[in-house]
Parts: sequence; C-alpha cells; structure tokens
Amino acid sequence: MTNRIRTVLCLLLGVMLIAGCRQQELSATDIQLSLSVSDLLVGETTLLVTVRGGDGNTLPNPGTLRVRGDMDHAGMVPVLAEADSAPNGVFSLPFEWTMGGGWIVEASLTLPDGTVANESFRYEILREADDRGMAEMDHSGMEQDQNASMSGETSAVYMRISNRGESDISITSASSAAADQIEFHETRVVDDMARMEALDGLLIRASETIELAPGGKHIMLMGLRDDLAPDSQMPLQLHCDKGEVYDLEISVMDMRMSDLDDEIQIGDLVFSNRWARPASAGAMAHADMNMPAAPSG
Ligand SMILES: [Cu+2]
Repeated sequence: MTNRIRTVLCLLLGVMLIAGCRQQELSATDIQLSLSVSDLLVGETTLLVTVRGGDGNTLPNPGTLRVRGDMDHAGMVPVLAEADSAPNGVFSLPFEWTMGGGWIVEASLTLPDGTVANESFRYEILREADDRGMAEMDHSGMEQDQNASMSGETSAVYMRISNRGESDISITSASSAAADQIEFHETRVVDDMARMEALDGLLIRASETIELAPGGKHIMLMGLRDDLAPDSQMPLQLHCDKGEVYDLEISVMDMRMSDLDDEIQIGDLVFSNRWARPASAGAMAHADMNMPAAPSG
C-alpha cells in the first residue's frame, strides 16, 4: 500500500482546530468548523461549513469564510469560494471539484475582530459514480464490498501498553473482525497542521510503557465492518514480530474520561485503558484524527 493510498483513506477524516489561534482573545480555539459536502464526484457541489462555539451551539453570522480547495498533488489550480452570511451558523458555498483524486479543503473563518480560525479537510473525489468500489485507481488496497455502507468509515484505537519483560517487543501488525484494514499511525503537528504518519509498528522496550492516545500514536481502523456503537466492544489482535498474538477486547466510547480498570497481562505485555472511537463518517471533522495536508506546492 503506498503512502498516498494510506493518506487518502485516513484523510477522510477532518482536522481539529489548530493551535495557531490560541493566543487570540476571542478564543478562536473554541470555534469548531465542520464541513460536509453534497457530492464526492467530479463536478459541482455545495460545501456546508458549520460554525460552532465552545458550548457546541452554532454561531449565526460569525464572520467571513474563505475556502480554498487544492488537489493533493502539485500543479493544479486551486478552487476558491467565499461567503459572509451564515444565517444559522452554516455557510453554504457553491464549489466545484475540478478533477478526481485527493483534495484538501482549507476553511478559514475571519471573526469580526479579525481573529482567524482555520481547519482543513480531506476528500477523495471520484471521477464518476462507477468508480466507487473499483479496485483500480486509488482504491486498490481497499477491496470494497459494494454493499458495505461502512467502508469509508474509520476509527482509532487507543491504549496503554507496558512491557514487564526483559526484552523489547515489537508489534508489527493488527487485525480485527471490525475493520478491513488496520495501520499504526502517529499524529504530529507541523506548522500548525496536524498530520498523521504511518508507523511500521509499535516498539515497547523492556520495562517501558507506551501510551496510544488522541493526538499521538494510535491504531487506525479503516473500512469498518461494524458501526462501533458507543458502549459496545470490538475485538482486536495485535501481532508481534516473534509470532505472538495478543487478543484484546476494546471498549467503544466517545471519549475516555477516567481509567478503565481493564488491565490484562498477556505474556510480558500489560494492556490497559483500551478504547476505540465510534465509527465516524468520512466527511466529519474529528478531533485528533487529523490528516496531513499534502505538501503544498
Ligand atoms: Cu490515523
């Protein structure tokens, strides 16, 4: 699987608000931008950008919104849109996907006091309806069941893993009945943009503990076969390079508020605080599961 495909799959998720606005007075950090699009096929579409404040309520007419859409490879002309009216806190902008492929949409909201809140979203745009599920182009690796409505959805698993043994343990792959594909990722903030990078695996050194947590390392589930309803459990197997398999149950929850008291030891490894987010639809903004903007240029 190439990096690009990885990026595309994972990027179906949105990006949380960026740290860059934190010092501003009108607390742009509290503002959440979410984006939904009417169509993921080449051609005209409508972008709906919802603006919410820290209390989760929509903010009517919060300012001026500028949107810039770029292909994730160089050389394409950006598509721009702007609106300054959002009667119910929702900007509606006509937009055009001019080509099939990976897109990065940057939404930039200028508040009345000049503060700017930014958020980026990634989309995979198909050339035509028939491309859906085709194993060609960017979807190879993804082997979609035509009937699987969940196939574009993703989630992430977090946990703490301690190695009580005397040798390093390397987890090199993961599998689950709940997802078609699982990768190890790390979220990093570079230039105020949160990016997810694929990792080869997880190394837990002797006597050390690693923490998989929102905003950092995580186990990315792609092509969900299960909607991962809150308060349910999902199975996960972690495979170590020596052939050992760690069979785990993961609690599905919106957010972990306290220790889960679910510590189990398998061999030298102790697993605790194992949780996964519920399935999230492709076009949703989602804290922590941010994806990289491709190199600009
Ligand atoms: Cu990820």
